[in-house]
Amino acid sequence: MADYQPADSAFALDRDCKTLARHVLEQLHSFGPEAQDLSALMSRIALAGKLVARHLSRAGLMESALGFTGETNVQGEAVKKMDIYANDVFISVFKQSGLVCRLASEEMEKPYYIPENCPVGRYTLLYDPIDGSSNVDINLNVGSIFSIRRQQGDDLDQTGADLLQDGHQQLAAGYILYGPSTILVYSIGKGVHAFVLDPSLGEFILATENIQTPAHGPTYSVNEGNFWQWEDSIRDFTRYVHRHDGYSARYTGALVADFHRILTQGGVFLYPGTTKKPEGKLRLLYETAPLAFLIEQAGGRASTGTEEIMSVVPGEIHQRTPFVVGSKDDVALAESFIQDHSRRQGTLLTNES
Ligand code: AHM
Ligand code: MG
Repeated sequence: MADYQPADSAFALDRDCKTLARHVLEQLHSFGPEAQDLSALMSRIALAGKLVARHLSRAGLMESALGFTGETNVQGEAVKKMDIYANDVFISVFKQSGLVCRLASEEMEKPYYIPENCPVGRYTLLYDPIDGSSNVDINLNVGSIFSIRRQQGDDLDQTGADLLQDGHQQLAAGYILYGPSTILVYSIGKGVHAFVLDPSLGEFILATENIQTPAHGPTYSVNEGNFWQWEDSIRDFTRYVHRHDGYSARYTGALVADFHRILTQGGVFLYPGTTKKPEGKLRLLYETAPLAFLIEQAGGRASTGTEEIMSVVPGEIHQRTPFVVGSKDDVALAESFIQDHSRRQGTLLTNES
């Protein structure tokens, strides 16, 4: 009997089988223990994304899915029911996984331990369960951001002190964007890849491999409602883009959605310090560092304005940082305003003393 030859349709079939778990193994060219771990971690994150996407898609029809809980989180922000649901989803999917000993998120003051995993699970998941939660009640885009680090030491006092290291310690990072379709974008340090949730299969299927951010793009994305709370440098930067052809403003109120536009089409997103929040609003460990990891993998840059985001060492788990991210030329342009301003201030102070 002749050897079996797959039909022409096998190409399409093969594409439909490019799931996240398989993609991780292909990227690492290995079935070794670390490759298996990363593959299993990504499968669990995908499950969390599917659960959150399902909840969001029916939220308007369910009791107690929308609105506030009445509590405030560790950062003093009003907590939404969806924030808590999604936070608990990520905890649940890692129970009995033997992978993740510890999770740290925007919604929890201290890291959360899953003790049964700890003898073998040496990974920590850092995450923002619902990013852009002000969009939830009006059915607009939101996202989840995640980052994976290897736990160092036993963290006996359970403070997560070993997490206070720079972004280069991340093994993997990504986000799930809940939009017209649900998209999962991830990197394990080998390019940035996007998967679309096929609802008929219930699987994330590879859609775009090796996303590259153009060196320059047309979008600037910043909350100009904060104009009078910014330093002069940021005001000057926005005046510059107003006066030059070719820039359009886009701002959704959900970092993941704004970042996805910039990652794929180029441009720059900024959340600078304000008079009320000198370090800006966004948190390093589970918002800006994971997105910095992705944009660098795509050929772009992420900066505080004066320092690479990936080099920032936090002093505490929920530390905030100013954020300028996107195409390398556009980030450099924004930085030039910030750095000129700092230099001028330095010169003024020297002359005054
Ligand atoms: P959240 O994670 O609590 O939703 O806060 C982060 C969000 C980002 O998604 C978004 O870029 C930013 O806050 C919007 O803030 P502002 O309304 O101040 O522009
Ligand atoms: Mg957020």
